[in-house]
Amino acid sequence: MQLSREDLLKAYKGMCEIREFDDAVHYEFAADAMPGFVHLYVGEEASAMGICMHLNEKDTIASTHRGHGHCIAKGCDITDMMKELYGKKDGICGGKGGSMHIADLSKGMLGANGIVGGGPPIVLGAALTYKTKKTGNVSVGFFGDGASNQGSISESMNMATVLQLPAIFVCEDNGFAESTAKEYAVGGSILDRGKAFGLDSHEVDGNDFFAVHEAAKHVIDNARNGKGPALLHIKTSKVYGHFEGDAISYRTKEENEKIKNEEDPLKIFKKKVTESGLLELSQLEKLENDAKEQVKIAVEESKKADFPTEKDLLTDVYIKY
Ligand SMILES: Cc1ncc(C[n+]2csc(CCOP(=O)(O)OP(=O)(O)O)c2C)c(N)n1
Repeated sequence: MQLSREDLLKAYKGMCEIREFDDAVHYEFAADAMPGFVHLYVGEEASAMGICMHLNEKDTIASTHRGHGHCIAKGCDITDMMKELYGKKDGICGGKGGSMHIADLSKGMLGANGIVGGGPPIVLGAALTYKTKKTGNVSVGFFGDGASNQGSISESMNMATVLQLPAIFVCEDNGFAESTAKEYAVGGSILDRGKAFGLDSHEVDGNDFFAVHEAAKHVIDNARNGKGPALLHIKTSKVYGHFEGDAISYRTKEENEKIKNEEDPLKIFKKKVTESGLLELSQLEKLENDAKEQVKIAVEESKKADFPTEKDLLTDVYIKY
């Protein structure tokens, strides 16, 4: 599928914002300027953007513990997200969620999740609503290769097929669950697991935005049109460790360099669109600089912002309908 110039610029803008956001979190966290616990998405940007570009505001996603990229791709405000990571009152969840529980229902971002394999069951509920009310929406649940071994994933895939729900399952396979290699812990094939449960299942090169975008279009269009659920098994790599502070002792220096130099989805995108004459280098560099500036402002504003007060502890405890 040929993407318009506007779409190509949107894709690169989003990927740059995700990259800059998580690069900034990497440095802020190392400088002890940020509280909590963070998992970064650098290296996996093509997955979030390639998928979320097909979603509208009423479609929903459920994320993982590595969720900043999903949030940005789904349209969450970058400054409000950064404030959330700093635990500030004006953060996207009032500073009470932090990185691993960040959510913005107004954007269809149902939440990051500290429970590995926790997103897909939530997606089932959303997708059942869409089917029952015939809204034409879809819901996307992200999970990792480690999470693929959780019962919640198998149960969700099975139920999605049984109920023929507009649910898309996206396994972002970066080869490791914490320090455990997929080869050691995942039996058989993740793709075949999807097929076994009756899902339209595809393996996708997650370093190639165009491959993700095309596969996602196919399964999302089908789900919207009542053709049922699907699985995308996205092969990707993460640049940083499992969590910030991880010494990455389970990968060699050469492997780390290869990920940065040869598997970087932004570099691959940039090479493709400039060599084919689809976009000018200067257009891409402008987006890179804009994202840098935007994230710099987000960090500055977050540092200046107020923390929640003691009184705020007593709000948002119980949901009100
Ligand atoms: C139910 C549950 N079990 C274990 C953990 C601890 N844990 C946090 S992240 C993680 C690894 C997840 O790996 P994967 O699903 O491949 O995602 P990745 O971190 O590679 O993106 C584990 C085991 C958890 N948070 N929840």
